[in-house]
Amino acid sequence: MSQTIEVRVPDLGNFTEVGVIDVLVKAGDTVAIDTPLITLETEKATMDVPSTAAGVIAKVHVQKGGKVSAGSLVVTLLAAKGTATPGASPAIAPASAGTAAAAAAAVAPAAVTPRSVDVLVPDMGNFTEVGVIDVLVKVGDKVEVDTPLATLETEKATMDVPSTAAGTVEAVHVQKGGKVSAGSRVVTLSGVAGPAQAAAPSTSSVAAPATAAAPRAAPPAAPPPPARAAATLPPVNETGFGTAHAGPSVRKLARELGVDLGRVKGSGQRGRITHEDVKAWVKAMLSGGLQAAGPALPQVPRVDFAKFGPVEVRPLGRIQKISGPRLHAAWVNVPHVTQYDEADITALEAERAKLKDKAAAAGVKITPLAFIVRACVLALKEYPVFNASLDGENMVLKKYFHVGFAADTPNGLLVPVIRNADQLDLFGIAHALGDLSERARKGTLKGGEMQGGSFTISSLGGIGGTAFTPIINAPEVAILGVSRTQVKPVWDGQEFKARQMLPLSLSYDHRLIDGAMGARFAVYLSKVLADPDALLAGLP
Ligand code: CAO
Repeated sequence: MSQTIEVRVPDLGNFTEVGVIDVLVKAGDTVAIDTPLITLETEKATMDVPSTAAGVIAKVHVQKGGKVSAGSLVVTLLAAKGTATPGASPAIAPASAGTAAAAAAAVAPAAVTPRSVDVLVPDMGNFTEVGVIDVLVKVGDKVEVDTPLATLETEKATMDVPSTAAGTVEAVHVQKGGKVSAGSRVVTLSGVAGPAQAAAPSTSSVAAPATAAAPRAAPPAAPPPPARAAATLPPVNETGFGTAHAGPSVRKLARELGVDLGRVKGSGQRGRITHEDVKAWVKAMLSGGLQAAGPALPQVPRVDFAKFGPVEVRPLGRIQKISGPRLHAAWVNVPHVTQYDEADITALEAERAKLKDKAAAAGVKITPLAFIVRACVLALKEYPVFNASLDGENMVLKKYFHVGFAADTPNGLLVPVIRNADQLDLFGIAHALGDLSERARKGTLKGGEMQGGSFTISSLGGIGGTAFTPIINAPEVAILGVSRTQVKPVWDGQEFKARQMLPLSLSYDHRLIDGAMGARFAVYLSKVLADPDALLAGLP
């Protein structure tokens, strides 16, 4: 028959009512000796409570967010025969005296010298030559009792060494990447008012037993409770706050700032999250840079395509590198709706043909796009919300009509802007289209010529296609996609007639524009394009 084993919280030194930040097992789980069961966090350290026996968890007695003290019941488990820790009582597994407490980065006594105090690394149980993964103060810093001075990391836990006195850092004796053992000097403080907290009674620089360590009545019954090794943590962004790889002071900072550590990417060794990482994350969030803060979206899996056949890897071009994130931002931030319509441009095409020689004499080429730009300006005047932007809880209505157009260039997609398109006649627009697209292709556009657009047109009419979904050039709120004109039979009430139909694909931001408005804009635009007189206005 299986033996019932109770696993309890080991001696935590001076700590009581310690927070449970994670429960790592559930009833029915099979655990081995040393399998971490729960994670505790004191002000000074984060540590796991390991199982003292192998078996199957019958019941978990603690919950995340709860508090425990030494001796609190963690789990009851049905031990596999003969697997209980040697020396463990059948009913109550002995707490490993002073071990979790050692990980709790006990407050080391300081050796007092006249007017200055050395703060030493406290007793760390069985650990020696522990890595310094962060030095949190520099010479000249003012510190209080308990200000974290350095972060240490054993294989099992990350812990801060707190100051034992208030004063000014006169010298820092440790460096990032170095190793320390109990008794190593961390800093020398000057201007210390009185004897340091729990100061050693002599000027000896050797640390006396750590004040927060358990009074060791008996030698530990088992090796120090292994905190979960940082190296075995899952990648940072897949973890929650409790399991994020970060020291106590970083956790404290994160909690104060309301940062979910599970979303912060650590830049330290093995992905450890530093103070700077937390601050950088907050800055990125404040400036709206979700991407800098780490992707909140599920990731597309990376595939080693070479496993399936020959491949060639080419770096992205400069323009792709710039436009890609902007397109992505627009796609994920703006709820797009695309309204499709067709404009009968038979009359427009007839007028365009008539204008051909006149346009050539004026040194311009008139394509359907010039008419479309003019028509869009009229539609924008009729429906100003399409010429607006969202700004928090406000809508910014632009009184200017700067129309951008997507230009396909050898280097990638560019969007030059025709400024004050409402003030140009058809030839003026045709000239702007020709000039800007030629310079876009040559790569000689100035930065300012691609800024300030209030509405964009993407014309694929010269290439083909029947419809597509253009991505809004945010923070604009609408974009018109144009596909290739097709001659179609259209019923006029009495007979089918061959008409030249221009496909329109209008994407709009549904936060600002509702479906009815989207359809009205498209219908209006079609009407203007079908009756081109207004578009010819101003021509000689
Ligand atoms: N239907 C039928 N023919 C059309 C047409 C349409 N809707 N639009 C243009 N055409 C014709 C033009 O009349 C021209 O014909 P001719 O050579 O016989 O005179 C031909 O197609 C080529 O036109 P164009 O592309 O040189 O000129 P444009 O004014 O239509 O467009 C520009 C200019 C810069 C917008 C275009 O060259 C371009 O780069 N388009 C691609 C835009 C793009 O990439 N959009 C996708 C962005 S999202 O990835």
